[in-house]
Amino acid sequence: MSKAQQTGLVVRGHGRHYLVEDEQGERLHCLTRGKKSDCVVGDRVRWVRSSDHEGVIEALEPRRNLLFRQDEWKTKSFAANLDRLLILVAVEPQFSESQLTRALIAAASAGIATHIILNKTDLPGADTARERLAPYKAMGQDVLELSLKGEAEQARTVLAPLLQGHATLVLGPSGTGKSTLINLLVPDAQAQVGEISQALNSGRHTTTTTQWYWLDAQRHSALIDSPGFQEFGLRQIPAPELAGWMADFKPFLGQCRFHNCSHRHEPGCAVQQALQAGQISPSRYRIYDELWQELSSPPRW
Ligand SMILES: Nc1nc2c(ncn2[C@@H]2O[C@H](COP(=O)(O)OP(=O)(O)O)[C@@H](O)[C@H]2O)c(=O)[nH]1
Ligand SMILES: [Mg+2]
Ligand SMILES: [Zn+2]
Repeated sequence: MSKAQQTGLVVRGHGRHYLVEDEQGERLHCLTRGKKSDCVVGDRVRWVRSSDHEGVIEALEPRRNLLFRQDEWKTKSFAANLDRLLILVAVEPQFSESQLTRALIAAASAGIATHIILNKTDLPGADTARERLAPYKAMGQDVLELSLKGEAEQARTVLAPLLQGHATLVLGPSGTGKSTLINLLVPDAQAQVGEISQALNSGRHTTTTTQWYWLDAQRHSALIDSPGFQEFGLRQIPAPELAGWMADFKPFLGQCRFHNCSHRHEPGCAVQQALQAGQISPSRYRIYDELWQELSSPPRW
């Protein structure tokens, strides 16, 4: 039994309990020292073996990035060291544009590339969903249309190059097709989950924890499935910086009469002019306005 420090990848976490994968791909139950539990899935850690079946995490390697949400009181991490975020929405159930925008802003501010996937385009409401996504396409956001169930092979062909060599987090409201996506792309998804549940000695299922899946035997490409959430707070972003993370607002920044313009009621505002001219969509502007109020209000006591 080696006491030497090794590096590993956090593939699942629950409280102070983590599942760490070593360089050879073997997964081992690890604890953090003391009460600390600030590792998240995707983290690289240094650990030592404490028994045949267990290890202790001793240090956290510096992160490239961290995707998280922050409400008034809590910070909730999704995962670390991500290359891409896939935001899955569907024709049905109808998606919230506010949640979509929040996810895009959080990812942009964390330096993570984003792709929106509109799933279930086989359903009748597809045109309406397309229209709601038009402002996103217009601002240069990548938007893919898929029918994960109906046209599985085509979906696989479209997604494979996007995921190749990257760690990609999948986010989206429940019922949009996340499990369908995972099962389509991760041939041994059930096995990867089973192995993990056993190792963490918990009967809990994937939907309650963040889960790392390898897409290939070489362990180059990964999909990370995360549980759903109710609120997506963006308190980590100061209100004056908000517009800078919105691709459709960005071209107009720096052109307002006042350098500290909030773009909400000041005269000579270039963003307001862009809104009047149809260069920024009313729905995006409304979401900006709501977010601005939320981020600039002090916490409620
Ligand atoms: N019509 C249609 N239904 C789909 C498609 N993809 C997934 N579904 C269905 O949508 C439901 C929710 O899918 P699921 O993968 O469980 O969503 P999750 O909650 O995000 O994990 C299931 O009944 C799927 O069969 C699609 O492309 N078209
Ligand atoms: Mg699911
Ligand atoms: Zn302005």
